[in-house]
Amino acid sequence: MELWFTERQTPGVALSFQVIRTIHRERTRYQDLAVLETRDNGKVLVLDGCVMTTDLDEFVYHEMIAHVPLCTHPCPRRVLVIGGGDGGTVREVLKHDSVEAAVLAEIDGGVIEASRQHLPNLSRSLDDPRCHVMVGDGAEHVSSRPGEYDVILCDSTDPVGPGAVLFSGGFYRASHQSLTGDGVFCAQMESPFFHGELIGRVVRDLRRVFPVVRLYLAVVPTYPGALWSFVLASKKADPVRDARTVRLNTRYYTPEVHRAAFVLPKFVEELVRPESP
Ligand code: AG3
Repeated sequence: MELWFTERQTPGVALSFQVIRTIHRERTRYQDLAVLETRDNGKVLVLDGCVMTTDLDEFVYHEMIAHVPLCTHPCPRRVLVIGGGDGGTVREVLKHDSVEAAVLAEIDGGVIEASRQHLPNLSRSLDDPRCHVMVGDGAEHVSSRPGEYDVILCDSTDPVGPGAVLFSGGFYRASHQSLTGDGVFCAQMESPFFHGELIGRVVRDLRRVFPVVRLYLAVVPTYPGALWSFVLASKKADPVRDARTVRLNTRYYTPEVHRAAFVLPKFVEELVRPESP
C-alpha cells in the first residue's frame, strides 16, 4: 500500500509526496508539526500542512536567503534570523567568516526540538558557539534592539498564523531601526504566481522605510509555484552593484547566480514596478 502526503498549496492546486514513514508528529504550542521520510525528497518538515523544507531542495532556499544579503553587506558581523527554527539559514550564515554572532529568534521551540532530533543536517549549526538560540517573538525582539544587527533575515512561514506579523509595515519599520547604518534586511516572499498582490504590497511598504528595495528569485520545486521570491531591503549597499565575491562552499549560490537572481521576468517586474506619479 502506498501512503501519500498532500499539501493543498491553493484551494485548487496540490503537491503530493510518497511517504515511507512518519518520523515525528506533534501539536506544538503554535502549530501542527510533522517530519516525514519520503521516497524522492528525503526528509520533509511540514508545519500546519505546509512544506517548510525537504532534503532534496533545502539548499536552494537556505543558500539564497542567506548569501545574497550577506554578500551585499560590506562586512556582516551580527546577524539575526527570525523564524528558521530548523537551522538551515543559520548553517549558511555561519559559512561567512566575518560573522561573529548569529542570533536565532524562533517563536516555536517545538520546531527547534524536532529539527535537532530529526534534521541534523539543518540543525547542527545551532550548536555552533557563534549561534545564540532564542525561543521567542522575533518581531518583539527587533522592536527592543535598536542599531543591533548588520543583517536581519526573515525565514518565516506563509503570511498566516504566527508568521503573519512578519509581513507588516510595523515590523519592517522596527527591523529598519534594529539595523546598523549600512544594514541589510531580507525576507522570503512567497511565489509571484500565487502571491503577486502580497509581493507588491510588501515592496511598497519596504520602500517607505528603506532607500534600496529589490526582489530576487530562485527555484524551489517543493514550494507553491516553484518560482520563489525574496525581498532585499538595504540602507546603503545595492545588492547587484555592490555585491562582494565571497568564496563559499555552496551548491546553488554563486556570484553569477546572485546577479542573475535580480533579473525579473516581465510579469514579476510589473508586480514591483514603482507606480509612476
Ligand atoms: N520558510 C518558507 C516556507 C514557505 C513554504 N510555503 C508552503 N509550502 N506553502 C521555510 C523555512 C525553512 N527554513
